[in-house]
Amino acid sequence: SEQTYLNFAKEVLENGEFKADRTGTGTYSVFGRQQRYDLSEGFPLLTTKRVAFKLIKSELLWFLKGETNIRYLLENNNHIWDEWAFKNWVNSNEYQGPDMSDFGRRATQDPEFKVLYDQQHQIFCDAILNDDNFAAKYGDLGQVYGAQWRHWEKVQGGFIDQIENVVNEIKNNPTSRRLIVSAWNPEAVPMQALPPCHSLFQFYVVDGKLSLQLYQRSGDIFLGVPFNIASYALLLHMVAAQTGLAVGEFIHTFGDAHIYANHVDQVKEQLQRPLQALPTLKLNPAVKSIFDYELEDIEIEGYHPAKSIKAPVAV
Ligand code: THF
Repeated sequence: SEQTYLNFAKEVLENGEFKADRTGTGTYSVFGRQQRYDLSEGFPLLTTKRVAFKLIKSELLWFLKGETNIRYLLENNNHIWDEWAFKNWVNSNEYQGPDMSDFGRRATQDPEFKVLYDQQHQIFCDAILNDDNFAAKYGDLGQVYGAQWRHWEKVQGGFIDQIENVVNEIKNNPTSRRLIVSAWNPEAVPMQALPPCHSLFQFYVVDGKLSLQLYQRSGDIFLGVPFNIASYALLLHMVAAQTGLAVGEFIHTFGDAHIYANHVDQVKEQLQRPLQALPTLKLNPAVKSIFDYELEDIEIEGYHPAKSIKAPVAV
């Protein structure tokens, strides 16, 4: 249940070691943790703050379509991946605007810079949406999730569709211990805007129930993890629906799990809030392939969260 997530956040606040990080923000961090969510108890979308399920849906459909260009996300008003593409543009020779180095940190610390950043970000998003060449050049995040899930490049040439394969294996060979999808491709890591945080997941079938365990190498507990939990719970529901199985557990295993130093107050506020009942997920039963889900086929019901809590995202 949601309490599992809250206990985890509390434990990291109390026991996390302060650790410098790539983004220069600083984190409280632990290494090696695991939480279990029984999906028959409800859909694990947090109620102690509003989590934008619309964004979780469009991000997951973006992965499942095998897309790696943020244009699809922007068309759906989803801006959670903008910073990583924006970085490509402002670091290029083509960029003529004001200096955007270290924009992530400066935008949260310097209000005058924030105005400039917001202007350039808007210009960037408009160009991604309206200019095909620009979108092809700067909207692509490289071989991120969509690419590894749907067209993993083979050494001998050709591609592997890991999602299609794993859905077929669950149907035909449910006792298999190899029901794995890997986003972690060491060869591709240097070609990715951000190497995959959710690196590998495995399915497990017993008693007509499907479970999924995710190994997440790095987790931003306040901003990213609530998205990750809901995203994999949604994927598990979709695969269960397509393989005729009931939903079992989502098991969330972490490498480096951390709370950014500039999220500590927000986490403390969230921990004070009372829990509400978890919502339920409704998938359109007429959809006959894991690849055919569209946004309107996925609905959340009975979601009554507390208000959202804003926090800066570390880039
Ligand atoms: N980088 C960092 N630092 N944290 C992450 O969680 C993260 N992700 C993805 C890639 N890099 C990451 C992107 N996922 C938000 C949520 C998920 C993200 C990125 C950002 C976010 O800002 N959420 C806010 C606002 C949402 C909104 O626009 O309404 C929130 O309040 O939830 C880990 O997968």
